[in-house]
Amino acid sequence: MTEVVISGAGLWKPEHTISNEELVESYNAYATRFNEEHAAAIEQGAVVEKPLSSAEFIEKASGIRQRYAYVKEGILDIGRMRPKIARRQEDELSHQAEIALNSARLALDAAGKSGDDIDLVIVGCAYTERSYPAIAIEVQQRLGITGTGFDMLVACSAATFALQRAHDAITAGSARAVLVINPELTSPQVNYTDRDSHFIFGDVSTAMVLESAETCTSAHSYTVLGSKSQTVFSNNIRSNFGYVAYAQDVDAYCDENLFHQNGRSVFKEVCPMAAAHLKDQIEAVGLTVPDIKRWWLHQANINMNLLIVRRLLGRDANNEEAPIVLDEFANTASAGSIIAFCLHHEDLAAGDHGVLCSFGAGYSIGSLVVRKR
Ligand code: CO8
Repeated sequence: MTEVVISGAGLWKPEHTISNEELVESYNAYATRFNEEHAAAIEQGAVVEKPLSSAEFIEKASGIRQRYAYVKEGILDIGRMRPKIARRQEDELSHQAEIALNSARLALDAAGKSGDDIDLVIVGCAYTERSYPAIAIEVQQRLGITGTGFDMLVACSAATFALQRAHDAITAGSARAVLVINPELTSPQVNYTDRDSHFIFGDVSTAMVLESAETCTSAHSYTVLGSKSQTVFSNNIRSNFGYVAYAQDVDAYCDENLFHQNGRSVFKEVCPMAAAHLKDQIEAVGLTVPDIKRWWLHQANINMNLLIVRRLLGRDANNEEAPIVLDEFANTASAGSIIAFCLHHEDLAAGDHGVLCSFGAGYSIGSLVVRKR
């Protein structure tokens, strides 16, 4: 069977950051004003009082200290509470294609490849800013890539699921090399007026090049030993906004159409599922858990990552074994494990094994076991 390798990875981050303190100051000012304006209705029990947020809670409960924002303007404005993203004309590059291209070019450079070498572009992310034409096809055209491009949405597992599709396309012979891109523009779906979720997400874009080992010239490449994707339906994480909203006669941007979750239930249900998935997948490729030198895990919550690795190793992992990047980036949906890989892979020695793993809405869990060449 064709040996498939990850030969390049790219990470692009926006120039704007928002600290927990800035976010909480804005949310608390919004909540205080809301409570004052609705004091009578709150008193009567007709409206629920908005509780205050706390930067200390956010860091302790999640490990997040700050997040990147593609557009910061508007997010902290208590009269708006969402980013103010300029609408682009149809003949202009779309926002998501722009950030996708930023990371794609870095991944292509790292792999030593150009558009001529790529046969398939997959954009895998939690949301696309329009239904069609696919963001992947727009990126494909800008990079001069012939062949195919498509978008796939699997929330937090869109990147690992897309990498598995890329691997399968190369082994099947339908593509020589594949560009997988994760332009995670999450901020437009965050409900910045919701105390429980206003702190969770950040914007970023990541990309990877996969190709046959025969064509690989990269200084840092990783053989994909195996990959697995798994889904189990759950209502605990939902985002209901979609094209049918126009026909539903409800506010398309009401709270339940934005991201919301039962975070505690997600934590309890997903951690054991992810640990079991990882153990099975590592053993399926003939390895054991102690053989894994690096865990590039999904970055939703530091306590989840600590718990999952503790279940697997029977002890705590250090930051070299299971790097944490969510303190700087927050939850970036499917890009989290790819960011961890981008920032922490070059130091591995030939023969070292690592695992990329995502887990989140769906539920969905995806993993790839790799070996440094
Ligand atoms: N400030 C202060 N206090 C707070 C805050 C806050 N911001 N939020 C909650 N509290 C309070 C609660 O009210 C509660 O108080 P009490 O004990 O009096 O009831 C107390 O703190 C504890 O609350 P929780 O039990 O909710 O807190 P947790 O310790 O469970 O932490 C977390 C909350 C951080 C959300 C945690 O449960 C978690 O991270 N869970 C995992 C969630 C997860 O991984 N979800 C995946 C989401 S992403 C995904 O799958 C795909 C999404 C695609 C992208 C979306 C882009 C928009």
